[in-house]
Amino acid sequence: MKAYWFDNLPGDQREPHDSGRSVDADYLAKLGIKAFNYPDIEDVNSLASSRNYKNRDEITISPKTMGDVYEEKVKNFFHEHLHEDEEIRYILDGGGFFDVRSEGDDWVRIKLEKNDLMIMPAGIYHRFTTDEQNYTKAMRLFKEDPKWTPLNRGEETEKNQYRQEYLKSRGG
Ligand code: KMT
Ligand code: NI
Repeated sequence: MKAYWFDNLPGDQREPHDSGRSVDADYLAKLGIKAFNYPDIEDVNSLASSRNYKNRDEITISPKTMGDVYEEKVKNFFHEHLHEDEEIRYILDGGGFFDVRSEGDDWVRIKLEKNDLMIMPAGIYHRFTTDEQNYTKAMRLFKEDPKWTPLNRGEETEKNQYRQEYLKSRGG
């Protein structure tokens, strides 16, 4: 895992967009984000059971597995959204970028590679993209039934209860 300020320059979303200014784990923690590197799946299993995560699935995001809809999927994942639950992702192979909004509403880019696990709190605005390898194999962890509802940023999400609670918990 590596985190840095997104450069906001034009170019394909899958390019690194690294401004050269890094972001440390303390700052990520302030945003409510935790990241781990777990080469041993048993560590993932323990984390899942300690947080009451009962279900999981695997997704492979690549032109090979998705065919013609790959480019469209990649664009969709990149729409800024939030969830009403925390989001846990574990990278099984390949890599990708999660961009998360900072306190000042700038983008922090988090580069995830194989064996990286990230926990994002409910209510944080974020987006995802594959990188230039065009290959992300990830495990998605769910507490109950596999559900993944992205709420795209807009007037509604600003008022959303989970958004409000997120802001409160961050002291803002
Ligand atoms: C999300 O919430 O944007 C995703 O789950 C992206 C796909 S999983 C790497
Ligand atoms: Ni999401």
